[in-house]
Amino acid sequence: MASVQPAMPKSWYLPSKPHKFCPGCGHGIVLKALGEVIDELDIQNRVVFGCDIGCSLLSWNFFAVDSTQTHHGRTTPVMVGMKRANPDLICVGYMGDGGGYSIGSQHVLNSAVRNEKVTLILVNNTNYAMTGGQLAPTTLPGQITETTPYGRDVAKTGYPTRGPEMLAAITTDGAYIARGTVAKFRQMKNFIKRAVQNQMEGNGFSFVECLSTCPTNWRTNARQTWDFLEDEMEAYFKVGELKSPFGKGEK
Ligand SMILES: Cc1ncc(C[n+]2csc(CCOP(=O)(O)OP(=O)(O)O)c2C)c(N)n1
Ligand code: SF4
Repeated sequence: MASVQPAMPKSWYLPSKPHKFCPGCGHGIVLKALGEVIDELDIQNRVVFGCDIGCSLLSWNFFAVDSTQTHHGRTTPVMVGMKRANPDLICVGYMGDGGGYSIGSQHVLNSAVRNEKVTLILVNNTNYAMTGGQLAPTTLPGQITETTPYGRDVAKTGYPTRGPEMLAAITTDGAYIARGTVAKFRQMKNFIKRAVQNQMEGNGFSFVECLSTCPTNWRTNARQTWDFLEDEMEAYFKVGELKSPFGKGEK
């Protein structure tokens, strides 16, 4: 019987497949979108992919492109340094919400303020996944995690970080800022494509937050996982483009 060969982007590094993410994890969906974008823009030889600490590090050998893996939260300055040293490179940083909004928030904010010409993709799965599911800046009010067993109490820990809204407020007109979701693959891929094209055109800082799933730490079955993503996360984190030099985009 002939075996079925899954369609994989040309820019994926095939010896590292099947990948190491848990079944039902959203990381692989985001990385598939990025792989297709690299293929469609024909930039495999110019891309440098940087991944953070956290489950994002499982992508360190995901692509057949130059790749680097950094300390927690430090992918942004590493990408900025590479871009400044060699502006012909297309530098794509990949990180979790803990890496981008907590330990590395100063790097994300300051590179946005300086309009650094890098592309950052941040995976929002509402928890610190790799370390076992602790509270993250994006944990929803009332959400149970390892460190909030009675649910997130916003009186004690504040409200979840809305990263794209924050970045849209502090960036100049050349920036591209959007929030996508793995539940809407075509739209999310379009956002990632524009975020890469924005860097290629030299306009400025580009950022896409991707709402994603973590059934392992959420302790959810397939139905519950999808419901949490589409109903609860999307209610708090609005999907769409917040800032775009390309004019009115998809909402
Ligand atoms: C400087 C430093 N502090 C803490 C850690 C421990 N640590 C490893 S992964 C992680 C959380 C990762 O969460 P997130 O960035 O949201 O990524 P995810 O695993 O959810 O994809 C932490 C705190 C570390 N590796 N380095
Ligand atoms: S722990 Fe969560 S984020 Fe990490 S690989 Fe598993 S499902 Fe994905």
